[in-house]
Amino acid sequence: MADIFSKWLNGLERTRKQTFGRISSLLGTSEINAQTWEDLEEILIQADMGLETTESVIASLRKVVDEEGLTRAPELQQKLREELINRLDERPEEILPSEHPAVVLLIGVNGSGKTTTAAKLAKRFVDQGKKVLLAAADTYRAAAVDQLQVWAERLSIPVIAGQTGGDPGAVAYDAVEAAKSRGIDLLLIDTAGRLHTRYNLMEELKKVHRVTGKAMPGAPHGVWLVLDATTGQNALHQARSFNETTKVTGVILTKLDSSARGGMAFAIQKELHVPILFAGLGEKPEDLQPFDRVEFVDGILSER
Ligand SMILES: Nc1nc2c(ncn2[C@@H]2O[C@H](COP(=O)(O)OP(=O)(O)O)[C@@H](O)[C@H]2O)c(=O)[nH]1
Ligand SMILES: [Mg+2]
Repeated sequence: MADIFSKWLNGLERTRKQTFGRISSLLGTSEINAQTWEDLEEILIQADMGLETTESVIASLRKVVDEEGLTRAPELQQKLREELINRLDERPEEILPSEHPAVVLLIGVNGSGKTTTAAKLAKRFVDQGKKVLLAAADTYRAAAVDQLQVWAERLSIPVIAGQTGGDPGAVAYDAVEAAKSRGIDLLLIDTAGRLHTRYNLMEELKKVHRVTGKAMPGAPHGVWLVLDATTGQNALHQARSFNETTKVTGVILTKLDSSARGGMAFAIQKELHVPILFAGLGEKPEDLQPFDRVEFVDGILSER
């Protein structure tokens, strides 16, 4: 669909113009030589792909070029496109866990976009005919609960919220119970992103995770890590520590539209080995799009 394609193209403009776009001029005409490899490597690193991922991409490309006896840079560009697409998991056909209710925790640091993403996801699935319930388990900041409630009201989606300063575990427990008794298809639990210390935050998350499983064995069925694409390699460190705390099952990359660092997607993928489920390409609800690895790679490499 033309409008979806332009959404990706527009959303990825910064990453394309500031980094990856330079690849097409590099590989537009010349023969492949030592300088080509050096320049390509430099661009990929500047694109926030990370040293390790960049080196591994370059190594596989060198192998392909060698094996197929390629000499022209435009041929290398085609191989790069394939390599980048293959490095990203294909989004699963069915994004939602099959359980009823499907219980999904949204985790990530403060400001990464969890609360707005919860609302956007809720809207998307309601529009698809699902019964959705939101839970505000970020009880530390009154504003966080208010923010989710405002969104929920605007979208006419029910929300379970506790008292400010209350127990996030209790909110999660009540929300799962409510989801079961109300015949909810999807329960999205918004969690805190900042506590006094990172240790506290991680312990709190473990607790919410555990309590959710007490209310419904097997829950949560999804743990979706929300990462701000403007933070580049920092997101990689976040991904690591969250994944050690609660096994992440999917990633949501927000603010790609404000970022020149879209290359971080490849580093995140390499680190976590789970699919990127959604991409934030703007602030509007419809700007949260199911991740599409081909649209993504073409969006960052396109010459337009
Ligand atoms: N441009 C842009 N802004 C976003 C996107 N996703 C979230 N935001 C903004 O990021 C800010 C923080 O979001 P919020 O949901 O409150 O983050 P939280 O602290 O993780 O709950 C808000 O101003 C959002 O509008 C996106 O994909 N693109
Ligand atoms: Mg929030």
